[in-house]
Amino acid sequence: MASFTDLSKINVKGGDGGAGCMSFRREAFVPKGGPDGGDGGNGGDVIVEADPQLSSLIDYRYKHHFRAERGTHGQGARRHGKDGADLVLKVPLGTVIHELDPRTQEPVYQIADLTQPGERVVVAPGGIGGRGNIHFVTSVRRAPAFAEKGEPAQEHWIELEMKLMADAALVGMPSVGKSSIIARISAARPKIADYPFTTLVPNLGVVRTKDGSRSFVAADVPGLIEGASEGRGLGHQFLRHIERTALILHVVDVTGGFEQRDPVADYHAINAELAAYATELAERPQLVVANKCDMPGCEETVARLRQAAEEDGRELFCVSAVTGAGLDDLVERCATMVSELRSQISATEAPDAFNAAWERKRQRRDRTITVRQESRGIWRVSGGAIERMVIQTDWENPEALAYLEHRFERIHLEEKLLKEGCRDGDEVRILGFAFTFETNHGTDEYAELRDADDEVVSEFDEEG
Ligand SMILES: Nc1nc2c(ncn2[C@@H]2O[C@H](COP(=O)(O)OP(=O)(O)OP(=O)(O)O)[C@@H](O)[C@H]2O)c(=O)[nH]1
Ligand SMILES: [Mg+2]
Repeated sequence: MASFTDLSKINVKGGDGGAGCMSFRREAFVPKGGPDGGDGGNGGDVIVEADPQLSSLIDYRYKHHFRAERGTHGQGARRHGKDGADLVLKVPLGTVIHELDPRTQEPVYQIADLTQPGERVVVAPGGIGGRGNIHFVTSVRRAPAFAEKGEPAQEHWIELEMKLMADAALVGMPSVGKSSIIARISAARPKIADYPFTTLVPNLGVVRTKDGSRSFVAADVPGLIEGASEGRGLGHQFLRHIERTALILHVVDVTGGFEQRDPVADYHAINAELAAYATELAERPQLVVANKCDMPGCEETVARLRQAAEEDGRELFCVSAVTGAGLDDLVERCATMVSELRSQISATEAPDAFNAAWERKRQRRDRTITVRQESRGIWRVSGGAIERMVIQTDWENPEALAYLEHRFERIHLEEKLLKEGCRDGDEVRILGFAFTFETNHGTDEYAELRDADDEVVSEFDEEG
């Protein structure tokens, strides 16, 4: 059997922005016309989309790098470059996306939890196209001989994790009859056998009430044993799936099974494992399902189990997966609880808030500028947005450099450097570029660009 692939780490990068064009109109008998360089196209975004047709993350098992298309460069005669196409990565419903720390590959931030069909999140925005030289005209500079390069796209490592989307999970020791129950109450046809760990991956089934009016999704989960929360048995990776089911159906074998275990001790052992894995799991609504009640001589055990369940404030249902006894009542009660729990969840869940929150956090981090002394007289400036500004500049072109200087002023880079102790004549490094720090700047010949440049300026926080 193919192993259960439900976790993938992938690298995503948007398309780079195309370069703006530096060009001047050419007309017969006019030696040099006005600037007419078009803008570069924007790069495409990498988007993750929930597709109800998919049931695994197998597509991301062998391929790990995903790039959206780049924007093409602007051209003369005000022709803008073409935007790059977005790259849409389809994932199953119930996929949770985390941003990973690029060094440790540990999850640092939850980007989204895709629970609705067609729900999307941009995981790597494309770069913005560079502006053509028409944008840099001012009253003093009628023929700007520079354009902006395209913005390099952002790149991230993300983790895709598929979590089961079941309303109720059947949990319990191996061989207690979890798969037998789901087979009896739904159309699922899992393997059933009298040896432990028959079920290796969860089975999902849609369960309907007898009158057909209500339904919910149930999953049976591979058997848990003592130590499951520490990785014993198969249970650990499946405990993760239970995290998102609203209701736990705790199945106990009242016969004690072949090993003649004490069913009440089993009940406590499983609850201890759930609590050890996550305290919320122990507090999750739980129904206790006493299975195999068709077997003779289990009345006393059922009575003790009922008492243990009631002490924990839980209802107990006596059932038999073989005869079907008690299962209709259990299904009715589950349907009622699931619909109550669903209405509570939908009230607290706001999928869009995930995206907006990540976007804000990412932008804030991107705009943050750090200044660090590398050695005496040498300063390192870093930060996503400022580094992109530098990459977007043609360092061979003095006009482009003057414009970069203007952008630095707008984000108060000089003040930040002075505050850290940088002095005239020191070297300031950004990525692989370096310049000499000088505080005396003359007139701001690009002041008139400010209006055009406002969107760039407002990207930066005024940090004290
Ligand atoms: N007498 C009786 N036997 C049952 C009942 N339910 C299940 N069994 C038997 O118990 C054994 C285990 O059943 P499964 O449904 O495979 O148990 P499970 O909990 O899914 O087991 P794992 O997948 O290994 O964790 C099988 O031999 C079933 O026929 C029941 O209500 N009464
Ligand atoms: Mg099973």
